[in-house]
Order: sequence, then C-alpha cells, then structure tokens
Amino acid sequence: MLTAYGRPNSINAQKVHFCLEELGIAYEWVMAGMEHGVVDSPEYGRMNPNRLIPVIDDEGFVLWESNAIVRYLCARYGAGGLWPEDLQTRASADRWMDWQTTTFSPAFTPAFHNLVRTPEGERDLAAVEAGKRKGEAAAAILDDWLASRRFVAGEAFTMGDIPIAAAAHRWLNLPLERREAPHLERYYREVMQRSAAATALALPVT
Ligand SMILES: N[C@@H](CCC(=O)N[C@@H](CS)C(=O)NCC(=O)O)C(=O)O
Repeated sequence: MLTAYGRPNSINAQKVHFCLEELGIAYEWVMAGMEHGVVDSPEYGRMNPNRLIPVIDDEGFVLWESNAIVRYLCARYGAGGLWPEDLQTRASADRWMDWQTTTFSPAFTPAFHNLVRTPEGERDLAAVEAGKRKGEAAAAILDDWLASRRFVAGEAFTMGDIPIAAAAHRWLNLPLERREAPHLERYYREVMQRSAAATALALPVT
C-alpha cells in the first residue's frame, strides 16, 4: 500500500493528502514533521535527505517534493481526469502548479509565519505588511485568470487545482484584511465543496 508522510497543517503535505483523497486510492498516512518528529530518524533521512515533508513510498518507489508527488500520483492513478490527456491543458495545469510554489506562496508566507506561527509580541509587522501587499498582487493575477474559467486549467478540476487551492486556502484564511478577489473567492468556495478538499484543508490555518 502507498504510504505518505506529513503533518496536517503543512501546505505541502495538504497537497498530497488532497490528491490522495481525490484519487480515492488506499493509503496509509504517517504523521511526520515538527512536533511529530520522524524526519530526524536515519530511515527518514534515507528517504528524503532534506528531512522535509511530504514524502510518499508507493510500494518501494520513494518520492519527495510535493508538486512532483502530485504530478506522479495524477499521472499514475488519474490519467484522463486529474491528469489531463490534452497536452496543452496539462501544461496549463502544470504552469499554475509552478506558479504556486515559486510566486503565490512565497509572496504571502512571511505574513503567514508572523501572523499564525509567531507569538504576538514577537511579530515583524513590516514583514506582515509586505506579505499582504505581495499576496494581494499575486492573488489579483489568479483572480483575473479565474474570471473566465471555472478551474485553473479550464472547466474541469485537474491536478493544477490542488496546489492552487491549498495556497488559496492559506491566503484567504489569514487573519488580515485583504483586497477583494471575487473570482478567486468563488473558486475557493467551489473547491471546498469537494469532500477531498474539506478533508485535507483544515481550519483554522495553523
Ligand atoms: N519544496 C518542498 C518543500 C517542503 C517543505 O518545506 N516542507 C516543510 C513543511 S511545508 C517541512 O518539512 N518543514 C519541517 C517540518 O515539518 O518538520 C515541497 O514542496 O515538498
């Protein structure tokens, strides 16, 4: 059986959890990272020398890097569905996955860390403000894209929606006032109707 390692409040582990639930395949989840430990063990270091989560072990095939894991799982278990057969649809989904990891999440992560994971008296308010500004600018790009399509790669839910929805979940639930993004908010509400999203994307963000 496939085994996945991660913790529920990690965005990168959430992507894998969300994907596994969407695909409906059997898996075992092992809590790992931060307070759960595991990542410091020699066995874990052999699976992922970065000692980060998530990792999957698919009957002996070990893989780390969350978006690579989502692509692998969708290609293996979701061909024609989460993994679009049409090359250009798949490239579009792929592009949004890369944008999530290189642009969207890095834009607002300093605000997330300071507002959610740092005690009140120790917060860097300038980093919060910069994260809010950059997060709004990135969210506006996504909002504009979603004005004319239901999901990131068109009318069907694909692998591209998994990282984007996980990042939107974090961004839209940060305890701060954000510039409105009506198309992104409509999209997020629709994705959250999916039972896999509701299972993997917990609230509050921690
Ligand atoms: N690029 C990697 C980043 C992995 C990463 O930074 N994971 C974080 C959690 S989101 C981690 O392992 N933090 C240490 C820990 O939880 O012990 C991916 O997408 O999988």
